[in-house]
Amino acid sequence: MTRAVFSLGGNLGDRAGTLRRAIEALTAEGLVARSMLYETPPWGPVEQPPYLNAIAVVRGDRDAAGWLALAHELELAAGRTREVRWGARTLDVDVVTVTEDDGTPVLSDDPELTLPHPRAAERAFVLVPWLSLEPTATLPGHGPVADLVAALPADDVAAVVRWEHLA
Ligand code: A4P
Ligand code: MG
Repeated sequence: MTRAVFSLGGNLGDRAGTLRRAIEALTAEGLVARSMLYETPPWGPVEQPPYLNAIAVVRGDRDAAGWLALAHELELAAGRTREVRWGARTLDVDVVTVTEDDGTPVLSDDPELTLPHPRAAERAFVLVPWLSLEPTATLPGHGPVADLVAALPADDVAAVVRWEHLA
């Protein structure tokens, strides 16, 4: 068994419905925990609408390549088309980390699947929801998520706003 941390985001169409359907699909795969939905300013060079983002933690029989295949299945099910890199999309699912049951992180520098995700350490839209879900989480090679959030510009952290109301 391995444990995977997924970052989910979308900024086109019914953003919350799309994210909730993807999280529902992850339930069948062994969902351990999910964060609230957060509204976040678009990151990157492309001008586009705000995103909703969330973190989901899953444990199951897949290996790292299997979790990436699942991420692509979820994107396809959400009608994602790949046009512009970093551009607007109905759903983007990134694999942030994969960990063996004994706690060993899976590391990879393969461009098809880089682990941990190469840009996670600098992204408030990944780190802020992850920290609230798992306060003791660490990003392999980078350290505690709490320290990474503390090192981000305060404006970036403040711009990640919890969107979902408490039940
Ligand atoms: N790939 C390599 N490693 C991984 C990994 N750990 N997880 C490869 C997922 N994919 C990985 O991804 C491009 C290639 O990365 C794939 O072939 C995959 O095998 P893609 O999803 O086809 O294209 P993309 O998403 O446009 O590019 P990329 O580099 O994944 O972009 P990001 O980094 O995912 O950025 N702003 C906010 N606020 N919230 C967002 O969620 N997302 C993006 C997308 C931009 N700005 C955003 C958000
Ligand atoms: Mg992506």
